[in-house]
Amino acid sequence: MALPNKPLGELPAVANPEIAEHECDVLIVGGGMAACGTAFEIKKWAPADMKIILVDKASMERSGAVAQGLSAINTYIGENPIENYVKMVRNDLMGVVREDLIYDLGRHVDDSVHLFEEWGLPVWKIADDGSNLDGSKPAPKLTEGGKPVRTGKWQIMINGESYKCIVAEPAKTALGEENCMERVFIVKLLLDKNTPNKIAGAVGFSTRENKVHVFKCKTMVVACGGAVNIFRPRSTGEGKGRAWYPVWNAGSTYTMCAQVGATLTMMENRFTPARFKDGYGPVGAWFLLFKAKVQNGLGEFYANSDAVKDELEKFMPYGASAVTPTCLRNHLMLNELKAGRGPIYMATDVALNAFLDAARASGKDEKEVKKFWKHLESEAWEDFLDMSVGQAGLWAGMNIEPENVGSEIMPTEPYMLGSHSGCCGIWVSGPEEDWVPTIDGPRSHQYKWGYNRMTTVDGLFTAGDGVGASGHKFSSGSHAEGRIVAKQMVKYCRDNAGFTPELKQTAQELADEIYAPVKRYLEHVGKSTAADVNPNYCKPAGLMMRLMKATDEYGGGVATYYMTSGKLLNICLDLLQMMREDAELMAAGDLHELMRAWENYHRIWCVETHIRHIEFRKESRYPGFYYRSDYPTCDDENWKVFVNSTFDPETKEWKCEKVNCVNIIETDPWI
Ligand code: SFD
Ligand code: AMP
Repeated sequence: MALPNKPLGELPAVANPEIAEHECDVLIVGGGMAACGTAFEIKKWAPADMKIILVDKASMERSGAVAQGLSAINTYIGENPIENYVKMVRNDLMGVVREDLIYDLGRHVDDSVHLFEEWGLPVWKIADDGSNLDGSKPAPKLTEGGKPVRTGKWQIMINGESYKCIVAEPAKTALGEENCMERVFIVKLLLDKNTPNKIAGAVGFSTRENKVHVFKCKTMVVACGGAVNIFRPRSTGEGKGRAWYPVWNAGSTYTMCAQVGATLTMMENRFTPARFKDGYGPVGAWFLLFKAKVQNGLGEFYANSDAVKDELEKFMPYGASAVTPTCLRNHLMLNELKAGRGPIYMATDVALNAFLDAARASGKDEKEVKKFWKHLESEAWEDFLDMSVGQAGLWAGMNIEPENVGSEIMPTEPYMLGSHSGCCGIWVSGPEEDWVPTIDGPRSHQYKWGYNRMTTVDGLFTAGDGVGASGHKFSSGSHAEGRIVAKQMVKYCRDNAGFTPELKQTAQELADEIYAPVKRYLEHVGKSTAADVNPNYCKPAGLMMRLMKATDEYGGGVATYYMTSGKLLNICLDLLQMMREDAELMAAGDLHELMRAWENYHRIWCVETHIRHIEFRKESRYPGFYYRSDYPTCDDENWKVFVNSTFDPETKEWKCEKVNCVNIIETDPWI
């Protein structure tokens, strides 16, 4: 249960916090879509005496990426063959994906969507006469034959402002409120004292009271989402804090798992989404539902010209595809901007008026046309109100009437994630089934080692944004993947019934480490007149800006139109190394700042893996997301492989390696 915030300001931190120790069989770290999936599912498989605890840094009703709600579920397979889902993901992610994980996800995801509807999520339906019932009018459920309103082949529309509340409630009910700890930020995972490479616990602190929590567990899932604010955002100063993905997700998943030795995969991948400028409103519904097109500053619909086809083929070694991969759509946009033909508009005016013309041409009388128009206009606004309310605010504040003017869209700063249109993350085992390739070698080369979605560390699982090389899961797929993990963790617990986790450090040692920034603050705060400026420490806010400057300028951020090179990347790595040393001098005066300090540690680590991977991969696999000037093309001959990296917690050394990428689904046709 979440403790309320103090009525006035942040809670000052004390030097010696209280320590609480907890023992459980299963620890669920995170409370987002994937973690809610695990929490809901696990009780179905677990014996009654299995102790399960969930820990979320925020409040589950509104935590993670779905906090504001969503207006679409982007993965619903429905009538499509699962093979085609795998092909779509493979094509969009430029060929280097784990097809076993994607197929496995595809065969489970719809069940989660059916549950959401059962729990009260309104799913838009089509009436028998073909009209759109939205989510407001009675209609059969999906499981009763109701036909969803599809935007594209894979996406369905919902009235989803309360999506996260609807998903969190059954998760909490299943586990019991008393087993859900909210406002507790997990800082690091703990390996077992006696058995190498085996997870045994985690440690974190409350952001609402001066208390450190130490957990011992037999198995754990870490599903703390992706990484936001690792590159300088386009909006700084008063607009800072605006971002597309959830600002609270600080790369904890990747950092914490990597630090205990879990192999990472495809950390070079990033998602640089094209979004409505400044408000970060989503574009999918505009492209797919409203059939809007992108227009350059000269009024040209540049995306369909012959010149563009040639440009795209340069980067598609397997041949042109019917649907342009997301990164290449960005690439085309960037070409226009660099040539001075910006800005880029989503031609909302053209799209909406085309619907109006079609309605008139269909013989509707003017009253019906007006009604249709009102409906269409409200759908256009609702797309933002349901999931990116700030964009609706921006439209209102800027007097934008989408039917009269287009709105600027722009590639944003880069994000790291594994569930949306990106695929960085952790290397996990696929299902233990014959069709999944058997490969010799260490786990970091294999596709299966006994427990589906277990990382290369025994007992440590991940899901959602955590699982690498299998993007396009989105909200529904992340939930479904969490459910897959639930069953596997119960199996793991049963198979390891005799295991008693033991920690290497005492609870007091762990608490001292976590509260070190507080002790530093209290020791030095009186030595200067301003609490934020002190020769003995730096504050988390300043360190974060320093991080963003380094990645933006050297790591291929917006400052360089996402261009970087071996030379620049190595400068970035040097800066990050120095920053890691200076980060030891971070100081925190209150609990909020303590959280900011630990988020910074997580961000620095996780973006360092990103930079290392980009440096290792000597090609430009994702033009439009990032470019290497020294290797400007997509080189399938040498680089149609995974890049996996492992940090050794004992020696503190990093190892990057190429790992075979096996196609399971036919490649001819490619999509
Ligand atoms: O428009 C710690 N997503 C969309 N999915 C869809 O299905 N349809 C859409 O319409 C989507 N779009 C969209 C989406 C996301 C966002 C932000 C926008 C628009 C604006 C993607 C999904 O939301 C996403 O795929 C899933 O939510 C991923 O699930 P998961 O479980 O991997 O991550 P999470 O839900 O963000 O949850 C993370 C949790 O971890 C907690 N946490 N807890 C303890 N200790 C720590 N150190 C922690 N760090 C983080 C968080 O509090 C949270 O509970 S559209 O763009 O396409
Ligand atoms: P977005 O709003 O960009 O997050 O997209 C939502 C969904 O629509 C995702 O499944 C995207 O892959 C898909 N999508 C967005 N834009 C396009 C486009 N121009 N063509 C095809 N699919 C798209």
